[in-house]
Amino acid sequence: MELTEEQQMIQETARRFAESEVQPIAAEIDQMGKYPLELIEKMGGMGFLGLVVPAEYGGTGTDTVCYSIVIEELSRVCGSTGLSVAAHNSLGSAPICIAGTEEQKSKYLPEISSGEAVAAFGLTEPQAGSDASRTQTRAVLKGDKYILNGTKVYVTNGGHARYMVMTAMTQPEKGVHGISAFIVHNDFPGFKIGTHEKKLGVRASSTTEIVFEDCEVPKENLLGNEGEGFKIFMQTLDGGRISIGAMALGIAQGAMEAAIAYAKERHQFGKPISEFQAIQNMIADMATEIRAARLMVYDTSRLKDEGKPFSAESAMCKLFASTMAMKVTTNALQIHGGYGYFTEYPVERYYRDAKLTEIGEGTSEIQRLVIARSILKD
Ligand code: COS
Repeated sequence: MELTEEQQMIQETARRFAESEVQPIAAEIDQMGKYPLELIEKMGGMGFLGLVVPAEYGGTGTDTVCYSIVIEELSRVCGSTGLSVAAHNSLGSAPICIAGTEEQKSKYLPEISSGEAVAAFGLTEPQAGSDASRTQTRAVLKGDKYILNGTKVYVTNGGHARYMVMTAMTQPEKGVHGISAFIVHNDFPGFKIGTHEKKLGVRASSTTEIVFEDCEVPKENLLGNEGEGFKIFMQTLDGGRISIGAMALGIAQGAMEAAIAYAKERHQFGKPISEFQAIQNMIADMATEIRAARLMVYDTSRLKDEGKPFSAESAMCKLFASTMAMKVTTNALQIHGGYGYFTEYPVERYYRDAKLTEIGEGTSEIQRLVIARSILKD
């Protein structure tokens, strides 16, 4: 798949930024578990935080291929940064682009696109993980405000988001059709940041609980109509899954490059280990599977841009790319031998970060469910 001139330009810009601004601090922010606020400001200036937003609302107005390329390039040097930017764009702003009124779009999207405000997405709850329809957070309309009670968990960007798009049950008797979506501000009365989670990987991203205790949300912050929340969130996840595929792709690319560099420099039995066929086979498989994942990620992005159905395809690209990333990072670590197990080399970080891509925005099992349902339906 040939990239257009614009896509190539964005690729070069994102790579330069990732190598000069992100790579030098990637190991340190991972070790400290520190969300890099200074990068957010810089990435706002680069347009990386408005990648899914039309230009009329302050976004870059670029296509999804460009968006995927940016996530890939950031993740190639730092999975945490790739994830934070992906969650901000395709989970935080996308639902407002999909279902927002003109007023909501004009009010929120410019601030979010410039990076002045970080955005997050709240779907998962302690009892509603893969079974996202079991939302227990309640929203009750009282006068001109909805009163929210409940807890969201695993909220990416949760510790820093000014705006969070989230779901709550407005009409429990209607089940999945009783779920509504809201835009909540972090300074609304009753909005609380709960536990900051400590994680295996993507440690420089922020993952928190968000607790709503009689949280007051103005009626006009309902996103879409009452009862449309689940659909809006599922549509949002269709897009988000492409970006997790792109993140997996970038992590795998970074890990392969690290393994190749190491294999050329490490001598055993009197020659570089890259000259041994056992190592060459691993590298050949990595390059092949990375290429296949890249084609899937870019092609699914293209389907989305052309307005064609892409729900099963985005599940496929996330499933394939994340499985590939786990395999590639495992073998990249293996090539490093004992050194790979220590934090001196970046490969153990790639290995830890890759695991998230098999879980976040729907586990591999859920992707298979989505794919199978699409293939087997009449
Ligand atoms: N786009 C638009 N609408 C969708 C949709 C999509 N991709 N997927 C489902 N819907 C609609 C369905 O059409 C259905 O509406 P109707 O009753 O009007 O036909 C409704 O939503 C319910 O769908 P379904 O019956 O398929 O819901 P299920 O509960 O069986 O399953 C899954 C939905 C499992 C696919 C969903 O819960 C899911 O994706 N779970 C994983 C959640 C996840 O990814 N969490 C990570 C959060 S990011 S931190």
